[in-house]
Amino acid sequence: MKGGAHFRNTVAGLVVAGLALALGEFAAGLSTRINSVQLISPVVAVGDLVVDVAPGALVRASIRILGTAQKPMLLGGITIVALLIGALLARRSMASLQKGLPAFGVLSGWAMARSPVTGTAAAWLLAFAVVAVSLAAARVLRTAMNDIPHRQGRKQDREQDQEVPRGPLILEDPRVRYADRRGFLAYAGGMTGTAVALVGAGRFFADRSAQQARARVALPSTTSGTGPGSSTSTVAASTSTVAAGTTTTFPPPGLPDVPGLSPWITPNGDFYRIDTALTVPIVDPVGWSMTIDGMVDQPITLTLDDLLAMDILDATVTIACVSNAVGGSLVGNANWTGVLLADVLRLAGPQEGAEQIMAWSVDGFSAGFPLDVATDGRTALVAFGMNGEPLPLDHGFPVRLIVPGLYGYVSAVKWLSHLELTSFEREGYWIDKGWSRDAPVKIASRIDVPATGRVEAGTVPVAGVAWYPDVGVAAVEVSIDYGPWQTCQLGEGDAPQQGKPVKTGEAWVQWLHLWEAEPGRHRIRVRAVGTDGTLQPGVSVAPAPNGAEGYHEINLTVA
Ligand SMILES: Nc1nc2c(c(=O)[nH]1)N[C@H]1C(S)=C(S)[C@@H](COP(=O)(O)O)O[C@H]1N2
Ligand SMILES: [Mo]
Repeated sequence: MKGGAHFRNTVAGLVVAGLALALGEFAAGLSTRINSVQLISPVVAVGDLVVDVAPGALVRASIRILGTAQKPMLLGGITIVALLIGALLARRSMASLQKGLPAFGVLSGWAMARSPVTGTAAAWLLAFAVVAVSLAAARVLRTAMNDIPHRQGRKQDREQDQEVPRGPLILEDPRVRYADRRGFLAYAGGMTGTAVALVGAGRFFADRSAQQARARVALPSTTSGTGPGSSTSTVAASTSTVAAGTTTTFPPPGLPDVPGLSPWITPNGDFYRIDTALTVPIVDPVGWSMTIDGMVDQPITLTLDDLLAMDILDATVTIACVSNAVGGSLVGNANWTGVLLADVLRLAGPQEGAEQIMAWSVDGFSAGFPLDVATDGRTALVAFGMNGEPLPLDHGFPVRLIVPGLYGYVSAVKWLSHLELTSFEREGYWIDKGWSRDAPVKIASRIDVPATGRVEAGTVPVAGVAWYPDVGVAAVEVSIDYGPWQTCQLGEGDAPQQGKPVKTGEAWVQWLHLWEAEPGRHRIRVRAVGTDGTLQPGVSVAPAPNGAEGYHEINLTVA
């Protein structure tokens, strides 16, 4: 092959592979518009496959190194590899590319069929369609590039293709009309444009579906107080300067405005997101339902309307990720709306011997936690609202679990679809990947400000948040330069909001220490004390297998 032909083959490979991938993205986006069909794209399906076959340690390391960029990097990597394979095959010959496409179809069909989201038939149908279209595209490009008359190739072509009439080549082969350099580039350009448009259309459909799905849920006002055991008589928050019941602001007043301090309520847009979903499931709330089965008297299925007809309550609960490092941001506090998990379970009637609740999401994620947490007094919720809105898609729309005091990976299942009562033998998604089965959230505290390493001498606010759900934080202390631990002022985390009480201890508290800073280098450390007397441990412990420990500390220079 000549240099130009090499180049054109490479381009053809890229274009055909890109078109195949784009078609998959388009179909996945379009499927969100169709009630009974849910597709994930080949790229996402292969991404799930990679995550599943990769050793747990590798996955954890990649998350640690790449953080939330891990997902886009994985999907981008798969896209690039697919394009490269297309280019390399086509560079060898267009026939190699054409032979490779069915193999791609089989791999992606199988990968898509593995997904709990995509039905097997739909997966194979999409794979077949992708192969058919990309084969057709390859054929068009191959024809268009047979321009510079290549006697031998042309002859072979004619021998294979009976439909091409014999006779003067240039005049009678209709494909030859396009057989020039410009023709090839026009096709390649057109296909590239089509691919870009397909991806764009897919994204557009998915975005629209997501918006419409959320608009379909109207949160009713809450019908009861908050949490089991609370009543309106417990509204008064001792430290509040605002009379209970007269609070009209939302969120409630925290500490006096300290720039850089995390707001008591984490806005939805700032709330950390952690999950295994390479694309966010878009669940139609109208078609959604959850099943409660396993060791129950009466397996039941509940729709969103069923949940909305139950006793609804608000609870401000801090959730945290077990991977959160000391001082890290994988923790947030929101006002969740939902129904008590205990109420939902009661409808099915847990049987004697049931020990664990296994919760499943529509995309196959699972988490297991003790049945006791539904009834031990904490506000374990089947939640559909977050800070006054339907759950955002990223945070589990339409329905998720929120269990105060347990790390997310064993409890906070998003895109919930199924609760199964089991013995402790069953294990959730992360348990055989190096994380503990029991995962209570550890007591922790974080310094938010000063956020910079340099401050002016004088009164310097040192502030942050501390959490110990569902036990509660009794005190927060800071130590400057290894000096004595000094008690901080706490925010009104337990103040009433909209006239309703907040169950003490499930939410984080803001803390503030006004430090008279003198010039020099300084080290500030923070620790929390639980309402049960637990003192936050100071010895550093890594997040795996059951949560980080140690004091958050910052070094800074006072000028
Ligand atoms: N379906 C599903 N739910 C999930 C997860 C997941 O991977 N898939 N991750 C869990 C983990 S590890 C955490 S820390 C919380 C995070 O919830 P957030 O993204 O709303 O902050 O969700 C939990 N729920
Ligand atoms: Mo997590």
